[in-house]
Amino acid sequence: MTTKPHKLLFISTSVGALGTGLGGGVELSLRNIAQEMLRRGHKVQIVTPAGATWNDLPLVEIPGNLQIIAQSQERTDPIIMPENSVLANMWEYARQVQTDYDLIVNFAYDWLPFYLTPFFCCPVAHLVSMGSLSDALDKIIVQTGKNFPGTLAFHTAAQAETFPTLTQPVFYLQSGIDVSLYEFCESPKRQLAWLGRISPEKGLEDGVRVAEITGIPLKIMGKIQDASYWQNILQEYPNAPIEYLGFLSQREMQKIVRECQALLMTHRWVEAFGNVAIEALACGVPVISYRRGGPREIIQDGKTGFLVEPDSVSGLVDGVLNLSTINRDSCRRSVERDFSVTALGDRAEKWFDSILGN
Ligand code: HBI
Repeated sequence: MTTKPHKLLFISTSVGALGTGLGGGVELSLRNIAQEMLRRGHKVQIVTPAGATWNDLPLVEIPGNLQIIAQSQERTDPIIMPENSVLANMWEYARQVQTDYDLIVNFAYDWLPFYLTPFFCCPVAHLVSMGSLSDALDKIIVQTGKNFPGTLAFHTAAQAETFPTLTQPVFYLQSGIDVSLYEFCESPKRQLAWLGRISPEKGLEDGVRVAEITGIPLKIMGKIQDASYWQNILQEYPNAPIEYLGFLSQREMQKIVRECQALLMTHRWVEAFGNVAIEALACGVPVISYRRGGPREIIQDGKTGFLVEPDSVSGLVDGVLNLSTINRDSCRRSVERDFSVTALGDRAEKWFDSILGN
């Protein structure tokens, strides 16, 4: 650890209790940064919507109604706050305890935490978890970055570029995982993997089409966030060799993924990072992804997978047919080098230290 211990209050995403999978990649980011800060001797308290399943980290569970997921709304939609909003309740809690902390870190992609920043006497840092989605949010994010320089962090430059008028400095945290939790597999079965929230912006139908065209079974894992979208895929591709395995724990998920020839990433939107990519690579599994957003800064084209023309299913199929040229060892080594929890912890600690001036 480089500095005196900090007292950190992490405020979770507002769309699901931690561990339910509704929070998507930000759950893993929050967990790994918290664990790494604790390991380095900092104090961490995590505020989450009630119903969290984690039992190995210090949690404060707050009741209330979840936010609508931002990616299901239109750019020009007004900011919506439900009655008895869990987001408002979490930030009321933060207001009450703020004098016990050196820094509050916001993980929610919502208007309120950014708007409240100047109302707090404790500094507030924001990990922006997605690319630009809403005019109202863009404005408050850019304004917060301007009024509080250095308090915004993104996962990647590709994600930050979707907010055109950002003022510097901004931090790029990328992401990181505990590589020891992912077991390397040298010789996979004849199957492909698809991981993530089952929601239109993730483009699962393209992965299903790859399975149909190549005849290689596709193992699908993740939370069904949009049930009608999932039903449409099943009706549209009744004969595709696919199997839905549910939302698995990190341990169960990597047992399946490690035995796959590749992970397909078929996202329609600018994926801020793509935690699923480093989870697969850690098992030695190459990633075949659209050249869009975060995966562009994770995958080394031709070395740890393939970066494909966005929305080109035939490009994905070509990647599958060229997998024999990828060395699965180099996939794992790329995560050990760039995306370990230690590397993430170094980036997060540097960000916190820069805000706290030490
Ligand atoms: N939507 N309104 C809202 N707030 C969030 O915190 C949020 C979200 N959608 C998705 C999301 N967080 C997480 O899945 C991120 O990891 C992307």
